[in-house]
Amino acid sequence: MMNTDTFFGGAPEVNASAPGRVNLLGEHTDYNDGFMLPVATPQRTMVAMSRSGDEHFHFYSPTFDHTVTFAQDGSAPQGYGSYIEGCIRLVQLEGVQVPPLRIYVTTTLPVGSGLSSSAALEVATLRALRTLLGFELDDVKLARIAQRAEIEYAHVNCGIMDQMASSLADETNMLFIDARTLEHRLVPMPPDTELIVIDSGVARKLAASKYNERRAECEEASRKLGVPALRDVADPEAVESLPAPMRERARHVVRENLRVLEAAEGVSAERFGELMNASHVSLRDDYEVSIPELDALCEALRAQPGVFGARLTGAGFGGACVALCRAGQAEGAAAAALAAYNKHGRQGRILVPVPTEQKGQQ
Ligand code: NG1
Repeated sequence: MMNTDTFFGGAPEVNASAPGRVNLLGEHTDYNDGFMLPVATPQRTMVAMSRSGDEHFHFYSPTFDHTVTFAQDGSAPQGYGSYIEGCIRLVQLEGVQVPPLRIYVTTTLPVGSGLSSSAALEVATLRALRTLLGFELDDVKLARIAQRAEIEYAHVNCGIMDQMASSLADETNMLFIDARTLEHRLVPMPPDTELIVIDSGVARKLAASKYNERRAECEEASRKLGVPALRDVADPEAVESLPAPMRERARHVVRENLRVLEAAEGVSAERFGELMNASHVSLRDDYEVSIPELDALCEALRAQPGVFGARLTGAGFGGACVALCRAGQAEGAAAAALAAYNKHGRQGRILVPVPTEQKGQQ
């Protein structure tokens, strides 16, 4: 394992970082031009960067203990290097001269749990490039470039939520995002609450193919309804005339948008919890992206005193659940929910509140 001193032969020229995200409400709405309410995670990805002084790009990540080296006009192999290369190439397309670089990446984000470690890597890389090379790039444009890097270089056909959240959200407010206009504003969390996030321990194996299938079904639904995107359906009853499964997919998206709009106006913790529970039911029954483990984990969370509501977060098919909890009770509720969930031989783990033994790493 290489440290930064060995990798850079001294201190790096710049350091940057970016958080992951937990989406509290508004799932599978971003690619339907809709609304969402994520917050930033306490866990972050750190990118250290210097000019390499030779003809090659050199990336290193102790997480994978893996070095990626490629010539100035070459390309990185698939893996964490392709996200970084994507950011570099897209910045070049903006007209910025990028010299060969040495880049060292560390993260406290769990990879593959649905906290958007990829968006954090893209946003941290772009922040480091912006500081090192001194070009103008506002935080919304930065999120757009990060999303393009994910689509064109990591070949994940994602919406804009993760990159907007990583670029603009903070840990104590929710970030309301309109995926069509990219209008965004910070909205306070319901008073006297804190979050719990527990990873189900189930890797999101089917996520990519099912994700694309859902996107296609939503496009089909909006075509049939004669609207540019499901965001444009104001009356939830309008979807009921669609054939299955477009009806169910559209029902989820249209009602999920209404939940986000209500929550963004500022609601009590109790109401926010109800909206989260309704979101989970809709993702499970209408959007069909839950799995028994995520349902069981949400049940275990809801059974704890102080928990207002719980839902799966992210694309589904595995990954994590998020719960809203009365302030001061999250640690106890998370531990009790995890114990109940893991009783059946499952491998869940608490991500938020950050377990004490990991706090020093943040
Ligand atoms: P995650 O959970 O990070 O895979 C995915 C998409 C988002 C959004 C959510 C569902 C990626 C990288 N991101 O999130 O844009 O559509 O699903 O709300 O695929």
